[in-house]
Amino acid sequence: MAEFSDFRSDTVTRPTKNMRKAMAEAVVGDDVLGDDPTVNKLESMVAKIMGKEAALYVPSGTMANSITVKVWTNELDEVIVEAKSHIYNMESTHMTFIARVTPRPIHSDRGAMDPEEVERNIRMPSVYIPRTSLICIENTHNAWSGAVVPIENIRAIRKIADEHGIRLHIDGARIFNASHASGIPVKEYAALADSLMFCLSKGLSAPVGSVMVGPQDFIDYARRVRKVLGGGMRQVGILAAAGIVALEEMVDRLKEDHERAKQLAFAIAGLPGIALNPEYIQTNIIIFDFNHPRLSTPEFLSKLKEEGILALASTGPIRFVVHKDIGDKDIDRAISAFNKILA
Ligand code: TLP
Repeated sequence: MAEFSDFRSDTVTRPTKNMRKAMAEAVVGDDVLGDDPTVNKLESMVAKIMGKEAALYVPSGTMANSITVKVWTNELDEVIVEAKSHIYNMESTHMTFIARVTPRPIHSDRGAMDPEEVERNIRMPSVYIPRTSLICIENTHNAWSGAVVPIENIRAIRKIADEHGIRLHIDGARIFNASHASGIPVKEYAALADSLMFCLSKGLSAPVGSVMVGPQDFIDYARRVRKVLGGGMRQVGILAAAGIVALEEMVDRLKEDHERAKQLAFAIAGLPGIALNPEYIQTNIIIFDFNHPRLSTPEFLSKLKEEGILALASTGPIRFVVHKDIGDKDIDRAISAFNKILA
């Protein structure tokens, strides 16, 4: 077992052996000139999987979301976002800094915004008021403990977006997790959105990269914005090769992560100080409030670390993320550590 069982994020995964082999052998070219066959293969593969016209490989999820907001909006516009979403809480500065638009956060039921509330927040422009031009949905929803946003909810919001001529973007950083948990193909989620992005470098274990999909003219403009933001990479087929392996070999095993996350959640839910309803755990993220009579959150995290367990608490609640580098032994180790410290 590794020195640490690292539950901080599914971004900590290392590339698999097959990924490293594919990277070593990748046929490459200058991707800024459109000449990298491996990147081209990844992009056409993703466009097909998602049922969209075109795809673009970008360095990160944040860049995918930044480009998307920039392409779908104009200055003085407003974007409806879910209040606990990544695009709002961790990235909203790109809205003001790059796209020069303002976010309008809306509360939700575990990531699902009330369609009527969304509609009430659509604003007609006036001399004082920005125009709403984009709605963003996050699926799975990271800060809502990896919750799957129900497809009927997305459908209802799509209908409202259509009625008002507004674009809909899905931050699907973990859309394959949503698909596995719900049994709904990723294509069906993508069909409801004008654009969608997902990350190859989270539960799918690729070292770098996200892919955005949408109509051809959206992707053509996105490619120009990517270059302006410094995201034009050259022989990047070396990295895209790992992304292809991720799609071919890693998607189907996300269910193992989900099962292990549920096992961990049920085992720790009743322990003193932990406020967690394990029934809510649908995918690979476990988030719980910690309120213990003797231990503060930093003290608890440092005791876990002494037991070889790493977790994060960047926004208050503690987060455990299960991924392919977490095996049954790591789950057992975590459960023993929780019991030793808290029981
Ligand atoms: N999430 C990271 C951290 O930034 C919190 C993580 O460890 O979970 N959308 C969603 C829903 C995300 O969870 C993330 C990253 C992003 C976008 C941004 O992706 P990157 O990190 O590739 O820029």
